[in-house]
Amino acid sequence: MPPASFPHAQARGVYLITPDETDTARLLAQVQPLLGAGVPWLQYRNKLADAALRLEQATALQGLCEQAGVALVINDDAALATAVGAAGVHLGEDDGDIAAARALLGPDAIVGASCYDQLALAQSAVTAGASYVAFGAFFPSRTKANTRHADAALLHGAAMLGVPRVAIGGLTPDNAAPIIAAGADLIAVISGVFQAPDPRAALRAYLDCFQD
Ligand code: TZP
Ligand code: MG
Repeated sequence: MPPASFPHAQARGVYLITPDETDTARLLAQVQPLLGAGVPWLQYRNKLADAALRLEQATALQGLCEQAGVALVINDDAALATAVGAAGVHLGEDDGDIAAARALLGPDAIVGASCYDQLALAQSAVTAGASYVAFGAFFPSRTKANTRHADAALLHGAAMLGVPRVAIGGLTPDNAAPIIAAGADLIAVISGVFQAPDPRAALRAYLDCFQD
């Protein structure tokens, strides 16, 4: 578990994740207007990009995030996170070892773990050094088919882990409230923002879900 002084322990709100966009200028144009809206973390995720393009895009996003005070988290690749000076990495169960990523990135880095529908995975991830745990998919996702289905009760069960809980998968401003009420500290969103006719308005609608 990260130290008590860990800077990202209180993160709350919308965890924006990039869409699969291979045109870097277009990616930046989509992301940049959203970073000032109160998003604490941005995850760079691009399943279509090769290593060179991932380095180019992650480097550019790190520049935007630094200006906006947003923490950049790199999906799948701890080495890329180090290479661009990102705030952290997000790892699924086949993406490498949590403890190795923590050792590589240091005590203040964000190290997130996909835990799907399993509390046991979340427990072992936190023991290995994860600083947040992600569960999903809560709803059918337009971005990722064939996901496991997570139930809101998992979020409640994960409260005792003492790290932020991220919910992902098909979240919309209309279905997020019970997921937040069940204990999600952050809701991770791709299509609901990036495929919206007005992404900024869509993001505001998600952020409103966190108003008490
Ligand atoms: N893992 C589970 S669902 C998902 C990932 C990466 C995709 C989330 O995207 P969307 O468009 O917000 O459903
Ligand atoms: Mg992955």
